Amino acid sequence: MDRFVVKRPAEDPGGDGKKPRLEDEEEAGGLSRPSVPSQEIRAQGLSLEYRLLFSRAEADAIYQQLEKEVEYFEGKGRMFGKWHQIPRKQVTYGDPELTYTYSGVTFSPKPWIPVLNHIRDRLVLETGHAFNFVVINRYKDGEDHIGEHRDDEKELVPRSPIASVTFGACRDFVFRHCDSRGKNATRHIKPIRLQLEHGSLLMMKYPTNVYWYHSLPIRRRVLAPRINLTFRKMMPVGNK
Ligand SMILES: O=C(O)CCC(=O)C(=O)O
Repeated sequence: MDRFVVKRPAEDPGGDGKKPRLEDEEEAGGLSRPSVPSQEIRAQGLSLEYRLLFSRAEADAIYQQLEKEVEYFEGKGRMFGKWHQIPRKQVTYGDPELTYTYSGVTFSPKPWIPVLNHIRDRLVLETGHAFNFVVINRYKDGEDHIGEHRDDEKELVPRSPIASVTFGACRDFVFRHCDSRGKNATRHIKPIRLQLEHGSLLMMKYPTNVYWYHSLPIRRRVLAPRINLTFRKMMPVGNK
């Protein structure tokens, strides 16, 4: 199995004292640098950066706050022209003039709350990017999931990165190249599998979302909840 396993760096107070590790590195194409806390992951048309953003103690506190303060939308989404219960809870927060269309539904964001401002401020400090919108997905356990998709909504600022911050259960996260999907695959490019840890940041940089689909598959052995926040740069309605 080609799988990245990234451990908490030694200097992180929440870590286990081991350096980041990559399992089956060769099979995955040797795409990362396992001995440094921040990992660059590259493949054809894919550019990712993974690191631990918050210490264990900070991540625990933020997780509790998110559980208390985030209010999710009704769990329905539109797929193939019909309304379905989506297998997770979802909500968007952001600047008031923005909207976001996903699976045929246009969402207006809720106004920012302090815990989200806190994460957003840390992202500005650490990445230099000012995000104006966030999509939050809550997975109650390993049954909850998100199917393969690209974040290529028309409202996104062209070529802007997406910052994916995770709290709670560690889950597998899979990238699949657009030419290597399903029965009509024209090329055999190996999928890239990451494990996104509590307090981690995955930067998805241009052109990743042009060529690669991502998903959070079902993992029945996972019993704990997970909250993921994808911070984005969106264009105000008038500029679309
Ligand atoms: O839960 C995740 O890690 C990913 C969420 C996601 O793919 C999205 O918000 O588009």
